[in-house]
Amino acid sequence: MKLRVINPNTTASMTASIGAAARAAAAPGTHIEAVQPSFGAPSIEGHHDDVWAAAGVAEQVRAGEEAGADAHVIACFGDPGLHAARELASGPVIGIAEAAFHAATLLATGFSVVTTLSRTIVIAEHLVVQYGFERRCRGIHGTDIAVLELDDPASDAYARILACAEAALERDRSGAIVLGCAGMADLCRSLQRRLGVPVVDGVAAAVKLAEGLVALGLGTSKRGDYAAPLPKAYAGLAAPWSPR
Ligand code: 5HY
Repeated sequence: MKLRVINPNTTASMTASIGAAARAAAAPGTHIEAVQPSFGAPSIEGHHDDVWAAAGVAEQVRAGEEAGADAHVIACFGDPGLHAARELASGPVIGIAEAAFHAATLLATGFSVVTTLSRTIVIAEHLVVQYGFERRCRGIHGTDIAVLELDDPASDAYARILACAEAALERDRSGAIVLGCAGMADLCRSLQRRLGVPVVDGVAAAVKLAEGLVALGLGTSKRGDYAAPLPKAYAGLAAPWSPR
């Protein structure tokens, strides 16, 4: 199957590392295409970044549909543009936050999220409520590590994420950790060994969920709010993305 993994920010090195994490999780028959929008923010760290990232996701899902993608993954912890993407797509569209939440609830009665800047905690809180996990998410904790700092080998990000996760497990009495950024994917296995609890990376979880749904012959419902967008002429810079 062809799986289009979208990094909604415009940092090519992060797209490459997300693609590597997706390929490491993918089954032999899954072809991963790691892409990013042609416009938008180099990192998504707040509501304004998120709005442009959502438009970029829509651009990339439209391209994926034209290229025959069987499914899409939105590889940013805010799941930007998820519902719009599902209007455009025929196959499954999986956000890494939603995927990670589902995986964590199958492994522990309560999970904690360790994310980047504290200002993005509220975005994860909104998703926990929107997806119905408020009884299972015991806490969401910021490390105040900038997203692009995760790409910096000289950064002490790993130590800070480990310390935050240890404190979260104690404070929240949770049994699993969800990594709150696509850029943390490569730290997952090491953190799991150190912490002794399941550590869920949303990129890998989303890849496996997408594979499973496609294998079951399941795609996005086209009835109701996920039906294709109504055809209309958009104005200005949105004109090229007018629903046809
Ligand atoms: C992400 N931002 O996964 C989120 C992390 C966050 O550019 N990729 C980003 O802090 O929400």
